[in-house]
Amino acid sequence: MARILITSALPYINGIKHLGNLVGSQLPSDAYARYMRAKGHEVMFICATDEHGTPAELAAAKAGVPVAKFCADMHVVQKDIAEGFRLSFDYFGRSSSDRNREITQYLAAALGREGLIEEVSEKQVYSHADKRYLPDRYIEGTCPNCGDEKARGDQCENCTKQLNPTDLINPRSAISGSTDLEVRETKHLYLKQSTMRETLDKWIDSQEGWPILTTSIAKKWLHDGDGLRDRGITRDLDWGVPVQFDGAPWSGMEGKVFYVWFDAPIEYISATAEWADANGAGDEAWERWWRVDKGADDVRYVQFMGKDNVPFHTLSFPATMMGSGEPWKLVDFIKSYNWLTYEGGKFSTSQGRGIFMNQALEIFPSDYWRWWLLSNAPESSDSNFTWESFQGGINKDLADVLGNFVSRVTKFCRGKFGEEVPAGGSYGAAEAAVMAEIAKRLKVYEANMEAVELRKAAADLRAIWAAGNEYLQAAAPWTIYKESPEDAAAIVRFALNLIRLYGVLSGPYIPDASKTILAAMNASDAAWPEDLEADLSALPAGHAFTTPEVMFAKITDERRDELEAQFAGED
Ligand code: B3M
Ligand code: ZN
Repeated sequence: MARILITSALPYINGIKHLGNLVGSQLPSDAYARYMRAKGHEVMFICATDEHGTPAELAAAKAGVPVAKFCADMHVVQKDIAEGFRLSFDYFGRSSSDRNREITQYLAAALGREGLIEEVSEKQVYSHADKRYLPDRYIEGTCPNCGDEKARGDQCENCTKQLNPTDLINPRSAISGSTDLEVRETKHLYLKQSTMRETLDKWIDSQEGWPILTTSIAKKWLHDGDGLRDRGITRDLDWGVPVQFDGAPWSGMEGKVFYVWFDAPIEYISATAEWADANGAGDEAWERWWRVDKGADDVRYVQFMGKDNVPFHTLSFPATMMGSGEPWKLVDFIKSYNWLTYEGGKFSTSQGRGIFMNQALEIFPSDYWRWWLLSNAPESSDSNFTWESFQGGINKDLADVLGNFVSRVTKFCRGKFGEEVPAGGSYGAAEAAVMAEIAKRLKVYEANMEAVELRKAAADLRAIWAAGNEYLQAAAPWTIYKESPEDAAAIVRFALNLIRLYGVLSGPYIPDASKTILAAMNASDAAWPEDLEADLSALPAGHAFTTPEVMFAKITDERRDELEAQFAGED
């Protein structure tokens, strides 16, 4: 039994996430965690809301509530939605927790001791009307390059030119529109991560089997130009972890907070500590996952994230961990995802284009979304959500293949033999052939799961379902029954055992259906198969079962058209 630490990138607090966000971190990490648990490993699966920074403050201001309350409320909203999607976090924490404040300040102190923190004086734009410093992208003005009037202080989206706020003509606050701005000198703390380039480079080179997407992004930032510049880890904001070092102030830093990307990944650790606290366990309970000197040396740590988050996880966060000079557990495998597009375009929060997590759950059961998203995960390239593809995936894979198999077998058995596994006959060549086929597929399924190739593994699972359907079609117990009820009984017995097996194997992808199937088969404690042959005789003659209701209602063409129109957005 191995010990596996799994973290999903932390959803930002400012609003409800769309399906593209879901499939890029939370959902695949959940399937992986469920698989590893089913295989009997000890799993710690962590996620949290990422709560600090300007976007949170602005979202709260827009909602007209204090930012702390806004975050507390939105955390509950996100937590409920996560439960709706059956995301099986061991703990869903908050980056604004006391634990994260404590551990962030602790790590900052360690970095300071190692000489990796320096003071830098920089120029920042202060808005008198907003009574705050404005981050670059909250300053708008006319682009000096193309004349577009909505250029931002970091970049002009129209001509893509990278800008500094002081480049803008007629700059104004993007928050209030005020032009009463002033450039002020302000002091910040920088993490001298450039001194760690070689260490990081070696570390990345020493990793085996990382996805190309992950390594290529890491390497690009490491070597191209200014990727590994020293980076400001403090901000002039109210909302965040106060800049202190293990409780001691740093002179000149009063009233400032750590940059959200400094404390957010630390929350992976802190959320594990929150989990320990919530369970009344001591520090050793979380330290055995995170401290190599306290038992984490045998942990395998796997992270999940969208590709835009890769630089922070391959460079900045490891720089924090290694730079601390302490034996923190480093990530072993970083799984990153491309984008999910919506009907060929971008998901857009502002234009209401695409599907958000709360809406999705109102329309269809979570298994539908989980199945389509995971079986189409943007693993090797971007994927495109279309209602047609969604309808096809659900109707074909779930309804026609898995659902149909379960319902035909259980209904036929109920009609001819009653609701218990029938006795009589024995397995023959046909059953042996299916077993061999499934054994082969199962190996590939498991290998893909181990390699975190969830889209491929979904195809393997589908093939395992299909093998049962084909067997049933060919064996045709409904025909055989007239001549030989005994032989029909053996077929049905085998098929019922296949259903039980499908219940187990489907758990990582469609946990609700898996539960329903296992409950119907009266086999809720069924474990992952170790010996397929024994497993396919696990339900003996006389074992009672119940016939489940329609498991996957099909999506009609009218319904599909309706949804297509409903989610098209405003344009
Ligand atoms: N909150 C993801 C995002 O909102 C960011 C991830 C943090 S992971 C430590 O883009
Ligand atoms: Zn421009």
